[in-house]
Amino acid sequence: MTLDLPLVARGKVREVYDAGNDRLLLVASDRISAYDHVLPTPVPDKGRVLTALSVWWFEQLAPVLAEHGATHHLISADDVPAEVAGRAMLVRRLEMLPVECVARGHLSGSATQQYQRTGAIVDVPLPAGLVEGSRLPEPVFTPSTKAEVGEHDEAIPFSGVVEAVGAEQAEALRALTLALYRRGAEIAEAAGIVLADTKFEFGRAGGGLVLGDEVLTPDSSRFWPATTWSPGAAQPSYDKQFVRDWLTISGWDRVSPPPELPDEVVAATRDRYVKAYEQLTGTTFR
Ligand code: PZK
Repeated sequence: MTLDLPLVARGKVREVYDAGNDRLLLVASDRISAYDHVLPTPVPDKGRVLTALSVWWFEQLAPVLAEHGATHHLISADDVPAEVAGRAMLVRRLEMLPVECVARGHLSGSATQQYQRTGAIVDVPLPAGLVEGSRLPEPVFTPSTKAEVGEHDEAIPFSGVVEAVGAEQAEALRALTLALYRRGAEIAEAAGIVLADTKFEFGRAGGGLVLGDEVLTPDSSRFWPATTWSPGAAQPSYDKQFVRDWLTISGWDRVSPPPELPDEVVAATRDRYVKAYEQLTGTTFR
C-alpha cells in the first residue's frame, strides 16, 4: 500500500496523512499490538472493523456533542482513496489539545493499581472496597498526558488539564468527556457490552471543541462482555484475549520480537472484532 500523500503521524497500528485543504486522512491498518509490541501477524479486517465502528459511534454521539456546542472531525469515510477503502476516514484538521480525556465507569488496569496504593485515581477519591472490574458509583474523568513515542500515558490531576488548556476549556472537556462516556456506556449496555473505560482526544477548529481521533473502539476502550463480567478478577478482554493467552503459553518473554500468531488465533481474533461490531451496531459487518 503506498498512498501518495504526505505522512503527518504514524502510530503503532495506524497512520495520518495530509489530504490537503485542512483535511487529514486517518488510515487504520490490520496490525495488532499486545503487551506493548506490534505483532508480526496482521488480523484481517481489523482496520475496516475499527473504522466502521468509529464512524458508527460518531453518528451515535453527534447529539451529545451538539448539546455541548461541539462537533466531531469526521467528514467522510466514503470519499477516500481506493487503496484504503473501508479503513480510512477523511477528517477536519484540528489543533489537537495536549491531553488525553479518559472516562472510567469501572475500575481496571493502571487505575486499579493506583487505587490500591492511594484510594484514589490521582486527585479523584473513590470509596473503599473496590476491586479490579468494580463498577464505580459515578463515571470519573481521569485525564492523562500524551506520551512520547514508546512511553506510556501518565495520569494527571484536573489541575494539570487547567494548566494545559485553561480553566474554562478544562471544565468543558470534563463535562463533554463524561457525557460522551455515559451515552456510549448506555448504548453498549443495551447491546450486552460493558464499556469499562475509554479515551477521547479533542481538538479545536472554527472556535469550538471538536471530537477527534477514533472513538469507542477496542483500541481506545475496554469492552467486556456483560455475560462474563464479574468484579474481583481480571476481566477477559473482548478482542485480544486469545492473542494474550496464546502469547503467554507460547513462552514469549515480552521483550524479544514477538512470534507469528497461529492461524486459529488470528481467525478467532478477527471473529471477536466482527462480533463486537455486529453486537454493538445490530448490523452485519461487510
Ligand atoms: C492527529 N493524531 C494522533 C497519531 C494516528 C493518530 N483531526 C486531527 N487534526 C489534527 N491532528 C490530528 C487529528 C486527528 N485525529 C491525531 N495525530 C494527529 C495519531 C498517530 C497515528 F492515526
